Amino acid sequence: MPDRHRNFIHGEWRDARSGLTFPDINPSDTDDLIGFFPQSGPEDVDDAVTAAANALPAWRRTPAPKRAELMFRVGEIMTRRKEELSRLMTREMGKVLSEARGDVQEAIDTAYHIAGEGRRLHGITTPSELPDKWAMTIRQPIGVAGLITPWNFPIAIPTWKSFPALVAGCTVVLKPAEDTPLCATELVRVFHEAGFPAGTVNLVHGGGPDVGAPLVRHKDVGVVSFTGSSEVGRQIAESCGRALKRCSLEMGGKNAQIVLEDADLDLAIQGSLWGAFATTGQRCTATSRIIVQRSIHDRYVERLAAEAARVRIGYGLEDGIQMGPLINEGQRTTVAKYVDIGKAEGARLVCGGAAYREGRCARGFFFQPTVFDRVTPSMRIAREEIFGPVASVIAVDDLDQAIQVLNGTSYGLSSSIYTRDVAGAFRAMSEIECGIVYVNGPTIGAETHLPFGGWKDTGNGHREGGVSAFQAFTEEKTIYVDYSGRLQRAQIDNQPALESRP
Ligand code: UN1
Repeated sequence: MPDRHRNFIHGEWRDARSGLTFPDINPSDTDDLIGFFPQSGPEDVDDAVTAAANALPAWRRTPAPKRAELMFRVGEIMTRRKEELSRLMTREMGKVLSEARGDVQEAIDTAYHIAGEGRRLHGITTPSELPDKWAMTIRQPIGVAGLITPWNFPIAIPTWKSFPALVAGCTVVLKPAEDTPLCATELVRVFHEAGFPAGTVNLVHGGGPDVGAPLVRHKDVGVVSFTGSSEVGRQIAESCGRALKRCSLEMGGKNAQIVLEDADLDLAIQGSLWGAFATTGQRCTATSRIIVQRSIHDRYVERLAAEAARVRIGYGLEDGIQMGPLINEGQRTTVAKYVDIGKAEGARLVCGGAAYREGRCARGFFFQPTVFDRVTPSMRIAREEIFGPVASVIAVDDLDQAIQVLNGTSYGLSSSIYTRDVAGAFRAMSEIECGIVYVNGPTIGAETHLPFGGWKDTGNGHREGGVSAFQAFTEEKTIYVDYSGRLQRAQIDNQPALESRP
């Protein structure tokens, strides 16, 4: 009998008030029912936000280094449980085991980094223009943070949001993706074991309209952090905009890899394969366009197609498997639809392009690694996010044109250039309109202690990762301390500098 799981509110495991549940299935094998999770509604969101709001006064008064000590414990527990968490992630989400281990490691790295920041959380001190007066800034928690997270990094991304929020002194309500509720549940168990006080971390399962939207709108939620589609992000931004509520959005990408004729082509091919097909292309950072200099184009496409056709597809818990399934049938339909669009637009399908149903894979949502060639920048497959194992190759004459094509989409998350020319690499680093640029590395593989986020329609100016992560969850307070004992008026009691006095 599959397990029946619960929400986590005020330190207790609770069913949805409606009593309803939804199933969680293994995308590699739809006969494998993982469990049932509460199909919550606005009333459960209200309970969770109330618990978080009640826990807030004590938590924000807890010194940041003490809050951070609990986060160190989180890192230790996750290190201990890494293998078990990775395996359940592969079962629930489909990414191959080595990548699931990477996802959990990303969470561990985030835990230790953010825990360390608990002893920094720096503000600035700066001289006042007036004598006997100090000027400085501190960062303080905004309040209750509503976190809405996707299924593609089902442990890492919830940690990118919840760890800095908690160390900053916010309390959190997490609404994880419906496709990966077990990973979120296990993460919350880790918080619980680490000793986070009741109400500081709350978990509400369910859908976007039933749980996500009421969480965004709730008057006691002070900040929303969302990773997902640009379409939903826009709705969240509108709702938060009306309420003048902080929101941090991490949305789509149409990331490109530039390959110039002087590049190490073996390295570039490896980068294309890893960037386009790792996590079955279901990363915001996935390489979905490969912009290749015309002189090497034919050779490049031939090799890429040959290697792509060799990728071993299957259940990621089995040895030697390199690519797992798509997350659900809906995503597979979307990917297939884009293959049809590409063909109709006149692109040339050089490999893949269909569902993969060999043997036991017939029971999962598998899709072949797919490469399109003769893609032009105006085609939909070159502009719209597909979120699947589909790479579109675009031929260009030179670096200038490559950069122009790379910048020619509405998104701006990650990018990459392969070249041995230092000057060309620096030009690209300067002119690419993206939040992340890799030189001689693929578009995926961000490290947690550096800022992560995108320009243009990918985001709204916030960054996750690194110390930037705290900006989303804190307000800045400027403090002046005047110990002169007299009224000093800034700008008005304007003393000339010493040397210019008579
Ligand atoms: C995402 O795709 O949403 O850089 C996150 C990477 C990973 C994170 C991806 N470290 O590909």
